[in-house]
Amino acid sequence: MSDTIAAIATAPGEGGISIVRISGDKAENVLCKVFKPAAKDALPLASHLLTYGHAFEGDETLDECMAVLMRAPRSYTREDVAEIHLHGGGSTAERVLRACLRHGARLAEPGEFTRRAFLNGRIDLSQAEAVMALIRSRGEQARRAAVRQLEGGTAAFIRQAADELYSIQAGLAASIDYPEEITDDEAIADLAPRIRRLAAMLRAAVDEQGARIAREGLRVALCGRPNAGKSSLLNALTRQDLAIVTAIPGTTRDTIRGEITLNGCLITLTDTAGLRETDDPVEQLGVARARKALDEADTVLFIMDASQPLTAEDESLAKELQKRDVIPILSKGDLPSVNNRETLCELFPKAEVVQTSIADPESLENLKRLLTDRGQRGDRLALTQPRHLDAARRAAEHLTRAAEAMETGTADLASVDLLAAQQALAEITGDAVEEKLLDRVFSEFCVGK
Ligand SMILES: Nc1nc2c(ncn2[C@@H]2O[C@H](COP(=O)(O)OP(=O)(O)OP(=O)(O)O)[C@@H](O)[C@H]2O)c(=O)[nH]1
Ligand SMILES: [Mg+2]
Repeated sequence: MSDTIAAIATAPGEGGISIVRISGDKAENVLCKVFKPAAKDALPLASHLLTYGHAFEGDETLDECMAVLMRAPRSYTREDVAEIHLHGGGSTAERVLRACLRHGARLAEPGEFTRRAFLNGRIDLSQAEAVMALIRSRGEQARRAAVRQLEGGTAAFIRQAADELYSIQAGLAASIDYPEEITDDEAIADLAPRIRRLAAMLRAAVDEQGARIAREGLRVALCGRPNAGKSSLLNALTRQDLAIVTAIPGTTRDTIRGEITLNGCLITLTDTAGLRETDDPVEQLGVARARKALDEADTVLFIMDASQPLTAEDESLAKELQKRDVIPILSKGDLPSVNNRETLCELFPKAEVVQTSIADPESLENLKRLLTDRGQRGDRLALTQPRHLDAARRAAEHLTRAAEAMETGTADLASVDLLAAQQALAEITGDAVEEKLLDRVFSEFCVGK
């Protein structure tokens, strides 16, 4: 932590600006070795003020640029931080970075600036991870989830749980230390339900699927019999000519993906081969891929041709999907209908049947509304990162065991599990973490952040 680090903070490739960032005790010193302000009276550099000048090495001018020094502790890392804003493109930034390294800075490791911000107490670990989640976010919903975490939403939720846990631990300690004043029965009556409530609150916050939807968007598979109109629907929803459409059943073989954004949520639509028994080896492979897409989907669009009667195959597939989130669709609504809604409603009693026709774009609005609702599922979650979900789940399990121990008269065992729950929660905010865990978290970062 004591050495001064440097890295290019901007993405490689052409762009308006490239930034070299330096952090550590020697940041000002290194900056002054590679940057000369244009105004003679600009030195020593004022903190947090962008100064015009030139980057140089020896007698050579490397670029016309701006630089800023942010003195500790008012900086990203809480150390002295300097930034040199150069013209975009990799080669100038690389030359300036190399000059910084020659003047005593060391190349930063991935995420090392953020790691310092965490170690210096400016942000907790969940906020540090949010920085990377924000950088990686695709779509408005993922961005919103990352910002909630960055602003301390996850930390606030976990600290609230941890506070209640400390209070329970204190109550248990008091009942063990002063058995004359607090009887076992009193302690159990007070503490066991509180432990169970806390476990339930954490379990409710662990919504793996919702969290994945918040991070990556909703996965939707388009399934149904050959010729049902799946590929036509994919093309109509994405307004692109992605999949081949013909009147020949069995046209689609590979799975075909399209993306749309509904109210900020990324929706990945996967068109699949029509499901049927077949001797054609190519079509069999297509059906296997269709089944895989079906298994991985959050939501299944079960598409049935309204102009054709329902077959036994339709019914058996519908039965198979009964435990899944299905939107039943009657396609080709512009053709004379022989397929009735009632049969579909019987097959999917809890679902709303949607009628579509590719001839009528308005008919897709209802379907989009249903997809939008599902995409919103991850919007209010306090926990969205897999690491946090895992730790919260472990905390909830320890709490359940602690409550059981209390209720069976083994309070000593309860305190062991309460402590384990407390440690699991502390892992999320980084209040108690091992170096190895930090290495793992920050290895996912990009260099320069
Ligand atoms: N009139 C009408 N025809 C449609 C509609 N949707 C699809 N079709 C026609 O139905 C036929 C099959 O459409 P596809 O989209 O290829 O059906 P699919 O389910 O992808 O078929 P496979 O790939 O063979 O499984 C084509 O001739 C389409 O033009 C619709 O809403 N109205
Ligand atoms: Mg198709």
